[in-house]
Amino acid sequence: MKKGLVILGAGLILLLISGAAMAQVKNPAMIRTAYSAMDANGDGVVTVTEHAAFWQGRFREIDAENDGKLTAAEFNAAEKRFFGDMDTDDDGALLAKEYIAFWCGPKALEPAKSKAKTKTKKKLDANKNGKIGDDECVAFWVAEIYDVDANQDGKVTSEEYMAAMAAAFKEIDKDRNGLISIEEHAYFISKKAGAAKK
Ligand SMILES: [Ca+2]
Ligand SMILES: [Ca+2]
Ligand SMILES: [Ca+2]
Ligand SMILES: [Ca+2]
Repeated sequence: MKKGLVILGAGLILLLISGAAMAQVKNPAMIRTAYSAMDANGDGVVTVTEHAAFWQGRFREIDAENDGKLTAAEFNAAEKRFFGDMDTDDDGALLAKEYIAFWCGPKALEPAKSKAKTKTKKKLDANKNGKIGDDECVAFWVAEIYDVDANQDGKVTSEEYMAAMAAAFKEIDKDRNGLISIEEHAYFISKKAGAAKK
């Protein structure tokens, strides 16, 4: 009986490993973007509610110890995974089109070069209609990329990204106790969407 369980366990682990290996395969057509995960009901529109629910789910995944708080190590590990998922051509740098495809979906287009450089920070739901439109999403991420791309060469390297995420950790950790609580995270996400009341 015990032996059977061990074999079963080993089989399960193998299954998990092969599943993980398959998920690693980079195929732009098959990759599950944040956008497709966010649009929970698949109607092609990401609402502020779906956006918040997506991040609640990510928080639970990232919180490896499941204690409702994220350590810097948990946060950094998750951000490294996001970087890898966004870098669909695996060249170690993120271009605006990679960011936009990942966060805003395949229909969202990178704006023309002249419009791309903007320092103006916008909310995801800038017009506050409860929906994150493609144009709103693109405008938000273009401004975000401008911030993260420290040397302004149009490419976000892993170093630039992780440096920006270290700064983001400090921003999210409002009470500065070195941990991001569910509440701190939810507040940050709602502020980003434009739905914060406080
Ligand atoms: Ca939807
Ligand atoms: Ca890339
Ligand atoms: Ca750069
Ligand atoms: Ca905290």
